[in-house]
Amino acid sequence: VQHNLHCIALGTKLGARSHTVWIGDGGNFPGQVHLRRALERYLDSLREIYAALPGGWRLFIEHKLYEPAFYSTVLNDWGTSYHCVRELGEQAFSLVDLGHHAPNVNIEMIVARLIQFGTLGGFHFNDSKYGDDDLDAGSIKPFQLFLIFNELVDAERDGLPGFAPAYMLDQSHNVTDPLESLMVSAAEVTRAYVQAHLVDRAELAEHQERNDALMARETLKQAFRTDVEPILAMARSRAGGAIDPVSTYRASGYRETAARARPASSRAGAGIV
Ligand SMILES: [Mn+2]
Repeated sequence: VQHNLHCIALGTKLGARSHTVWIGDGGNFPGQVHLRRALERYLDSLREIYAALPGGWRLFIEHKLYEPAFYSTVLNDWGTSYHCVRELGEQAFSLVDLGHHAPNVNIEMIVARLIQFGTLGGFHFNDSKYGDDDLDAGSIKPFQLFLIFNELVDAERDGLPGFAPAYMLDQSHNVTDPLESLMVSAAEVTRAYVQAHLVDRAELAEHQERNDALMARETLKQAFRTDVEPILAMARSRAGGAIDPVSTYRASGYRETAARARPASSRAGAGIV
């Protein structure tokens, strides 16, 4: 609680408007943690943090299936997150980290549920094959990313009141240049957003009404298959950016220049290995 209050105080100085809590609290063995009491303690702590939230701020709570304990986690899924958000108040929202679910979970449906219930706060984008949550967005399951944005664009077009998700990349780059990964990930998120706008929603609704499963799916696939790279490149150019960010970044020599200016580190840490 004290750490979170300190973060809110620092955020106020920095002009922040939101605060995210992920808590790695859980048990490794059956019986280690009293499941109901643990959640009640979590809520008691969050209530103190929520009470310190400045007006206009949003509190995001981030669920995760496991880590660091593998048997149970106090805020383990979106249902628990929804309950906690409702307990806390109108400034609390659920945050969805794409990597924090069991393999094969239908994350786009979780997103749709949270939108429908008015508690979707935002995202931590990344990708995952099994239990990792640190890979570059869209690198493993680009269709899933598209389907998530399909739900977001659908909600945006419906003009749902209070619909204003916050977006963030939450990745850990161990085998790539972090800046290059961020560039590519940002492009992948944007690509999914643009492709989701290409979905013919009137046609999709007709297929859904007739329960034409094949054509409904193909309506989504048609948008997903469309190459929007020229649109993304032109948008980058118009915004004053590079048409091909990674090549431009590599040609600039920034990495080498920054490495020379950076103080030498004596200890090995996360980064390119
Ligand atoms: Mn996260």
